[in-house]
Amino acid sequence: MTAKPLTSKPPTAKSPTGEPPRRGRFITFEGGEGAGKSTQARRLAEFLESRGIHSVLTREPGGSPGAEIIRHVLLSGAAEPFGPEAETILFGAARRDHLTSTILPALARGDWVICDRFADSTRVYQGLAGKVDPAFILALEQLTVGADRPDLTLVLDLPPKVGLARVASRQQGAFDRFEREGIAFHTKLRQGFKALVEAEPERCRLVDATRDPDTVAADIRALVLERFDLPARLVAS
Ligand code: Z5A
Repeated sequence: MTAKPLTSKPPTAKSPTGEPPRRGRFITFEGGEGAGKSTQARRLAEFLESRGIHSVLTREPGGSPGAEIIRHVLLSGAAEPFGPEAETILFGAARRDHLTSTILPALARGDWVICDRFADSTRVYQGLAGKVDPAFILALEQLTVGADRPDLTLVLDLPPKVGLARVASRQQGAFDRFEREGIAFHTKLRQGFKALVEAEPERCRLVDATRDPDTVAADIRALVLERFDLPARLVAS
């Protein structure tokens, strides 16, 4: 599908991986368990498609064949015995493969990329809540992501108990490596994501995820409109 011309100027930063400058937009969803990231990422991608903006919907860990293998290793808990630094490196390795195989080629084509979790999850899950040294996390992020950061990050916020209850009511099988963590861990995650929005207000927006899915989706469309200066006719529902 061909993207309609947009009014905003494309970013010009050259990727350290040698990829051409990106022409598409890179939007990430972040937040705790059950916040509605997958639901809202899918809805935004469908909405953009319906307005003629081709988008690639993807996720982390995963999003490329190699990174999906690492996802299985991480979420099964198989890497946990090697310690939090080793898990962090695996998240970084998966991200690098995802970026070079999926995200950067899509952006170079002019597609928009909508990604369910990205590097902020490593900062918050492994860094703040997992106690890996922030300097280690940032050095790894520099190596694996560099300048290829999201243009907009939507942080879906809700009390951990509400999110975990949503996940529990959906769950068919066993909880994964991170869902098994206690409420104190999930409370730290919420604080970490809020702190991220305060620290990077240009890139990040906080979204109240306690509301019904339609209201949250409308809010997100408005934020995308504002951030990228899209013509209102494109975003009106
Ligand atoms: N992780 C990490 O530690 N470090 C990293 O760098 C990265 C990830 C990238 C990936 O798990 C795990 O990896 C994750 C962090 C860690 N921790 N865990 N577990 P995942 O990809 O399997 O799951 P997730 O990212 O945590 O997403 P989730 O638990 O599936 O939740 P969600 O995507 O935010 O929510 P959802 O699937 O859209 O909705 C959950 C349920 O709530 C579902 O039944 C919906 O129908 C319902 N829902 C959604 N929105 C609403 C509203 N507004 N009201 C009511 N009900 C709703």
